[in-house]
Amino acid sequence: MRTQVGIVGAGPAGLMLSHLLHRHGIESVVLESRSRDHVEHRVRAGVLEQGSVDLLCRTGVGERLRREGLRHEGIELRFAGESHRVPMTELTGRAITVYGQQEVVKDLIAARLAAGGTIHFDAEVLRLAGLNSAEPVVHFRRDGRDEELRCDFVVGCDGFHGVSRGAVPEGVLTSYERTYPFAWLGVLAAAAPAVEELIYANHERGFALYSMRSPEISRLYLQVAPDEDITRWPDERIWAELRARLETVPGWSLNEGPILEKSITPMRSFVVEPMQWERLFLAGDAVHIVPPTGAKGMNLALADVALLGDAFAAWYDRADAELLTNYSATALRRVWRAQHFSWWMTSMLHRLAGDDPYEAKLQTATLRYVATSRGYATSLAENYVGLPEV
Ligand code: RFL
Ligand code: PHB
Repeated sequence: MRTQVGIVGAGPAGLMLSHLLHRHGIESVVLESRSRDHVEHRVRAGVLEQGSVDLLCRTGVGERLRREGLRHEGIELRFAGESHRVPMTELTGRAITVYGQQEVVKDLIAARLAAGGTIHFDAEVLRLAGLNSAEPVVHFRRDGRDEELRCDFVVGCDGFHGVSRGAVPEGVLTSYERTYPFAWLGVLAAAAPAVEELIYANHERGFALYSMRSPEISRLYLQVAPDEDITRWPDERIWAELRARLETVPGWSLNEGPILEKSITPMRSFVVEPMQWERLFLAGDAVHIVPPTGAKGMNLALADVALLGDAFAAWYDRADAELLTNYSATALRRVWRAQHFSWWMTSMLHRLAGDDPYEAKLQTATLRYVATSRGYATSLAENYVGLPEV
C-alpha cells in the first residue's frame, strides 16, 4: 500500500488533517486501531473555539455544527457563595460553540468517506520505520495480518498513548510534564441543562463543572481523587456531590436525570519538543496534553493540523519546505499559550493538595479579581475563546 501522507489515528487531528490534505489534492491514508463505532461514540471534549468553528465551516464540514452547535457568549464562575458571569463576546467579539467531539469526528468521517477517502479502522500501527529516508514505512496489523503502508511523510495523530512519539530516537525529544493530584469524574445525563452557559465552580469540596451537549443532555464533571474507583460513585452519590458543589447560589438548582455514561480522566500537562523529526510530524494529544479545565485539547489538535495542511500544500505545490520546517516552532507558540492558560484555570478552580489555607485565599482573590476587573476578565475571555494569533 502506498500514499503521500500516512496518518496514524482517527481522532479530530488525524481526520481533520486527512480532510485538509484532500482539499489540497494530496492523498492520505488514515490508520486507526479502534472500530468506527468506538471512535464515533467516545464521549470527550465539547467546547470549540471560534477559530475551530471557522475552520470546520470554511472547509465544508460545518453544516450540522451550524445547525446543532450551541453558541455561548459567556461563562459563569461560582465561588465563595457568589456567581459571576464573564461576558466573553462583549469582551472579545468572539464566542465558543458547544458541540461534542464525537460529533466532529462523525462529521469528518462522513466527509472523508463521501469524498472517497481511505480510513482503515481496526488497523493498529505497530511501528514506524525509515523516518529518515525518502520513503517511511508504517507497519500495522489488520485482521490478524501484518501490513505495510509506504508514504512520503508520516503524521502521528495517535494521542497520548500512541506509538508515533516513541519512534523518535532517544535524545531528540525533550518533554515537559506536570501531573495533578486529582482527576475528573465526567457524566453524561439525560437531563435538560438548568442553565444556558457553562458553570465553573470552585468549592471547598472540590471543583465542579456544569456543561451540556444539547437542550436535552447535560455534561457534568466533579474533581475526584486521582486513583478514584468509579464503582464507588453510584448515581445518587454523583448527584448529591454535584448539588453540594453547584447549588451554592440561593434559588438555583440543577436538573437531574438518568446517567448515560460515566468515566474518570486523570489530569496532566505534557509537551514534547520538537513536534517533528525527519519525515515524522506529530500533532494533537500525541505531543501535548492539557488538563481539560481550559477546554483547549481538541482546539489545539485542530490548530496543529491546520498548520500542517498548509505546510504540505506548499511542499507538494511548489516544493517549498519552509512551512514544514517551521511547523514545530509555529505550533509550539500556541501550545505553550494554552499550556499556561489551562494550568492557570486548573490552579484557580480546584481544591489543591494539602488544603493550604493560604492557597485557598489566593484562589478566591484571583476569582474575585476576574469577576471585578475588565482587564483580567478580558485575559480569561480571550484565551478561552481562542487567540487568533499567538
Ligand atoms: P485522540 O482523540 O486521542 O485520537 C487519537 C487516535 O489515535 C488512535 N490510536 C491509534 N491508531 C492506530 N494505531 C495505534 N497504535 C494507535 N494508538 C492510538 C486512538 O484510538 C484515537 O482514535 O487525539 P487527537 O486527535 O489529538 O485529539 C485530541 C482530543 O481528543 C483531546 O485533546 C480532547 O478530547 C481533550 N479534551 C477537551 N478538549 C477541548 O478542546 N475542549 C474540551 O472541552 C475538552 N474537554 C477533553 C475534555 C478530554 C477529556 N478526556 C476524556 C481526556 C474533557 C475530557 C473529559
Ligand atoms: C465539556 O463540555 O465536555 C467540557 C466543557 C468545558 C471544559 C471541559 C469539558 O473545560
